[in-house]
Amino acid sequence: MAVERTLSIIKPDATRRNLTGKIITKFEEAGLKVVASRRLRLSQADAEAFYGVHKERPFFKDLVSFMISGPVVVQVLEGEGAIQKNRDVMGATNPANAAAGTIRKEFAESIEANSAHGSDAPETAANEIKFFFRDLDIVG
Ligand code: IDP
Ligand code: MG
Repeated sequence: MAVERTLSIIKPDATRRNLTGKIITKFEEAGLKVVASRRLRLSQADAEAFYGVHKERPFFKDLVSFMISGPVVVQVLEGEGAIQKNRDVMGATNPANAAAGTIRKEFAESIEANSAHGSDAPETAANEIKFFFRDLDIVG
């Protein structure tokens, strides 16, 4: 399994409840390393662009409103099979279906306010990392 990089976002429901450290600990305990990190507030245009793939979905407007409702922490995670590993640590989109011990099972408030985002494939990971970070900002 190759060393990969993936994009993680700690979402506004989690920053609001001061859960940043607890979520990062889950990544680190799974062997993922934080190689870039920034706390920021997304603009509406940023959130619409980032989630552009979902623009036809019924939940798109609410999702954008939620994602701009407070600060987020965007991070690049690095490790063996990091893309799938991050998805495994996050758990299913709907916390009701998420496995025990996952971020979404332990922390998510709802299917929308589900505490974390993770890239879903190598191409999206590369594009999502570029959306937030320059190469110089990433130190492995
Ligand atoms: P993922 O984050 O697990 O990859 P996606 O299907 O890519 O899930 O959806 C992106 C985000 O949109 C989810 O993390 C969640 O915040 C929100 N979302 C997905 N499905 C629903 C829904 O049915 N209702 C409300 N929000 C949703
Ligand atoms: Mg997704």
